[in-house]
Amino acid sequence: MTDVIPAPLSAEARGEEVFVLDWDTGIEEGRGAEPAAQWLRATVGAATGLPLRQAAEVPDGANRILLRIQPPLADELGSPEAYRLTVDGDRVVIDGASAAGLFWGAQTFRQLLGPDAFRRAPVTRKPEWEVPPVTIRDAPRFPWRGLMLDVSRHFMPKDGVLRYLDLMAAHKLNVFHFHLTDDQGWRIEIKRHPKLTETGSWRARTKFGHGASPLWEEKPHGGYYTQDDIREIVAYAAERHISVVPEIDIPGHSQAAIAAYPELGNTDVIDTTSLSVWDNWGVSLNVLAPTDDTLRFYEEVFEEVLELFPSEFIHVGGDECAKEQWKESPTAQTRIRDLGLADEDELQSWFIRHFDNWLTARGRRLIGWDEILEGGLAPGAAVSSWRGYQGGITAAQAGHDVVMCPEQYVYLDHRQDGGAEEPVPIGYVRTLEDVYSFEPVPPQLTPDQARHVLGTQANLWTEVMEDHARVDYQAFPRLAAVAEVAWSALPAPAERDFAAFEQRMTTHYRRLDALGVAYRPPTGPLPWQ
Ligand code: TNX
Repeated sequence: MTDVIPAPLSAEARGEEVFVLDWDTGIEEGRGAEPAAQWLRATVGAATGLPLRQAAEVPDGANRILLRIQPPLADELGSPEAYRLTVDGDRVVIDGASAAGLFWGAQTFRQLLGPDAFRRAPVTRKPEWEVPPVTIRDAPRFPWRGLMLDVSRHFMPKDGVLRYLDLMAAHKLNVFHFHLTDDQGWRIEIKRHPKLTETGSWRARTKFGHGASPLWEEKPHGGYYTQDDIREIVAYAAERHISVVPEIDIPGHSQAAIAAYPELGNTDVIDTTSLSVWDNWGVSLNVLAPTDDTLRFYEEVFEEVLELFPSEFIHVGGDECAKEQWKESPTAQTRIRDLGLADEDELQSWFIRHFDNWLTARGRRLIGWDEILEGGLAPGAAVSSWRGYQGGITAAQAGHDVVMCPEQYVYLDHRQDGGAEEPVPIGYVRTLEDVYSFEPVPPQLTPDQARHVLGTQANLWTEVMEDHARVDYQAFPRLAAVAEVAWSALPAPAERDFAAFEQRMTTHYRRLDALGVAYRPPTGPLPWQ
């Protein structure tokens, strides 16, 4: 009965009288509810042009929006992020189990006001905004509802990142996995090792182009976030109840770092001083040398990272570490022998375990891509399961926490349709319906093991996304489906009503229009996309 996306737990019609938001409507906020009131004034206030004053300042008899924190709702609805929204003729009440729950309730309220409530300034002098009477009870299915954004392959300037945090919040997504380093670029300032950004944050030419044959563009590409930029991003996210999980990818996907500091590479195998930041896609063979000096260097990097990011989890990558150089490197082979390891997989595991211990000692938790299972999973580690479900299943069965993000469903760099006009050259097709049919908890897990599935996230790799219009195109509308999979209590895939979701999406496209999102239209790409 509502068009709210992601779908709430329940929505019941209530009474006859509609609530009318107008010039006199006041906001009354209980203790701890001030930020939600501020958010409503900044967004709904800007879109409607209405002042939304403190309730004490509005005329007697004016209607009002009541914002309250009601902790018992957490037990009642099963999550600290729960909220209840009731709309009557004379008042709207948003009760949140916590400040986060209240914020999600405020997001739902904005959706009920209609698509124009998503604009940044009023388009009409509309004096009255109607909201139909309703009771919505709502709580997320999973505590981890994420988006991973790769800012290494293509840098996204800070404003674009802040915009994505707003888009995440509008979809009740709460974990921003920030893929900050890779072969193709290092994007975070590290004071102790300035060349990481001086050298590592740009590349001389870049692969570009869409359709069947990507072109080389002889154009430098680059950029990075200063530590103050990062602080701003983290604070902006926190205001939206989003935690930022930084990823520093080790020991593979590290060519940008090696280009900046050649001693980090396998100097006994190749002349690493000749390396530059990688300008191709795919997986570079240039990986970190498994030496004590490399470990110290990255400890220094992580020290600065921990100061900037308060998140419980720190992502250390661990994916696609090419082992060729370690096989040839006398240093690596000596390490394997001295540590009594079986092979290069165990050497990678040794690397990851080192940082698992190091992070645990500092009160944080390590998370890595599912390759960190190879050669033995570090004791405290959590796993982002991307190569299908199996890594996640194995980890959850062994009692490790898991974020299920298999490429078969939630890789938003993959094309959205098989048609020739689809602008992205990546072969795999993941349609909106495919994404909507994703079930994060596989049937192999017992209920106890299933509790280790923290949730899911969309992964947005940006090899072929050189600007924010392209990122929008790949992200939307599929990110809305991921949000519904992560938040809503959907039935098993076979019973999911995709047609009903598409129907609700017709309203959601108008919200995205108002937000200025360059999504892929349901009829297929526009000629200029
Ligand atoms: C695999 S998923 C990668 C990324 C690529 C992506 C392209 C993962 C952990 N590694 O480095 O960008 O495929 O789809």
